[in-house]
Amino acid sequence: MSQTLAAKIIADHLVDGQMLPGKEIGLRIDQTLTQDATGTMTYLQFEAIGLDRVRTELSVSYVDHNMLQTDFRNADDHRYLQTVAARHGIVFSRPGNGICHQVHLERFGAPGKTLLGADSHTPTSGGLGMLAMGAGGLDVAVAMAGHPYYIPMPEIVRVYLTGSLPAWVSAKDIILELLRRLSVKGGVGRIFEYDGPGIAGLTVPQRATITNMGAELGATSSLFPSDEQTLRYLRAQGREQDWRPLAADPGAEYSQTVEIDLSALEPMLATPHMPDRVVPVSQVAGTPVDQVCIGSCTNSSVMDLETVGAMLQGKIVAPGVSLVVSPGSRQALAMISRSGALTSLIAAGARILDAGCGPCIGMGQSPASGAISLRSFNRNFKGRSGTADAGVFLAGAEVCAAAALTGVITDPRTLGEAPCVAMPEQYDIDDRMFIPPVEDNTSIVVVRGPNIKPLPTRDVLDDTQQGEVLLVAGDNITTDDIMPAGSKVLPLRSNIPAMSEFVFGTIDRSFPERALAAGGGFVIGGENYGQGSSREHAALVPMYLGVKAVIAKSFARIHHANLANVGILPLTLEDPTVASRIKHGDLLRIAGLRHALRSGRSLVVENVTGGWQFTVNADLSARQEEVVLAGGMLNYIKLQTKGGA
Ligand code: MIC
Ligand code: SF4
Repeated sequence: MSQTLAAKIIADHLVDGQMLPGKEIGLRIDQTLTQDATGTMTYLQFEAIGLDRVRTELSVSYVDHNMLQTDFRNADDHRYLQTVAARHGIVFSRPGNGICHQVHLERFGAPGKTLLGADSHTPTSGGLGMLAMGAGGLDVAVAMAGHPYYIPMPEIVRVYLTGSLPAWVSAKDIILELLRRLSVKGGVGRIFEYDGPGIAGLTVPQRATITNMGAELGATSSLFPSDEQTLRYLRAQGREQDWRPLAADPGAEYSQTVEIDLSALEPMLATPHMPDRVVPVSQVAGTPVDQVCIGSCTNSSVMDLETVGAMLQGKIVAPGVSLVVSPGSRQALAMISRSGALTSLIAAGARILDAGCGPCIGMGQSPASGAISLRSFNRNFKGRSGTADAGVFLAGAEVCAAAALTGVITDPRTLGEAPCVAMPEQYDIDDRMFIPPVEDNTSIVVVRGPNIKPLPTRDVLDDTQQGEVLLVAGDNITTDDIMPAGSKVLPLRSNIPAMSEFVFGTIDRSFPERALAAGGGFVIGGENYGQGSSREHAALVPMYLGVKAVIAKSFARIHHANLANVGILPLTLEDPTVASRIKHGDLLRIAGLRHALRSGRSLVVENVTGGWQFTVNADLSARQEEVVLAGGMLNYIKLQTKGGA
């Protein structure tokens, strides 16, 4: 039977289940990655599993998010990460080496392999024909221990590209066009497989911009075939041996086909505060801009930075604009330094940050009050920049550089001829900022600073769950809404009690205090609850505060799994219209939990205050039901190891 490319990689790695859309499958994971913001928790969980060494082909620990080091805490975390990596056979990528996704694409991603990363933009490596997925840290810890990674078998969507990109139109515009058409929930439960005559002209760095931002569609993954372009890139990275040709079979069947004519695209941008609020740049041209940020795992490759360097050469940034550039990797920074593009950027007035996530995760460079910030990034959720009333627009590097020069949103097509930047035929290869695992790891001592607090856990779930409604939230609640990031909160990622003071900070500051006083309770959400980042802290911290269940109209995939992994019931309303009848403070009760879950029945929730009932579904696999009933994945694994359940 003709197979899609995604189905081939899945079939190659299938260890459990059947490949029927929506049914749970277990996949063998070849490679894992973590970053420092999710990594400390992931490795604490890996340590709790109790293995000496990771059981993957390759596991890499990156440091790219918490780089401000305003006090000892981030630095302590880096030391913990470095020592725990050495102790357990993990490659350590030192701070300064770059953003996990960019660096992984450059140095490790390989066609046909599976990659699981504790970060939602892990599908970036799908640009190389790899099945790369984001997950919560606990799922990554479990995969490092050699266990399969479980997901519902996704539907596979074909994105058929024809034509070629006109001048000044970039890869970012392709994914923005998809977001415009399909929205931030258009990819839930799906893999996007790119295909068609239009892909031949797209280099791997351009493809990676597209697969990276498939995360904003809510997709499980996005991938390109492995073809001549893939070979060119791997060869230029000195990794030709990792190449193998891979593509879908002719006549493979997809659940849907989306066609995009590249020749008909124009420069686009996403307006505040969602990545799917996409309009043509020409529609908002002339809007004054206060800040321009170029970088992030979406648009910080050598090609992006060379393009910006060429556009800025001999010019100066507009007086009202602060331009910040954060290179994606040490390789990219070294190469633009050698080519002279870095000098052009500095001379034009750009402020250069170290190779890392930086402003993308609100680690510095917060815009002024009410400011407009145009960024080559992938997320523009309200408040994520660190300034609650700033308006963040998202666009490709060309559109960003154009605004940096003119001071207003500018269609780059009005600037004359586009710079012609080719992908390097040879990248600078210098892997000395990776620390490889050592053979004899027994004497390595893992160093834990005072900010690393023990993992919170939950007891086996009671058969009756009762509590008050602590919060009623709307549609598309992001994990940034649930557990904000930024320079105040990120240093606390290994200290759940301290972090808990910030839960739902952008929606309702009184949440943590009320949750503790009430002894926990329920959260009510709308559609696509928990979209955005993979951060399991958005589940762990509510669990610490006693949240028993989140009842929503629908969930984002990674967050749904994270909730179950920490022992919070993710429950979907059978009739979404009842959401409006559930009020803040209502007392809810669910009885007979075990029996209902195990017999595959819907759960009945009694609204004790209102005197009425409604039905919810757990939408969990049999394995996940046991995980949640056990009070979370760590308890479940321990119970399994003891042979009980
Ligand atoms: C993000 O872009 O939101 C992050 C920060 O990279 C997160 C991970 C995290 O919260 O640590 C992600 O995308 O998963
Ligand atoms: Fe880092 Fe931003 Fe990419 Fe997340 S989206 S990994 S914060 S650069």
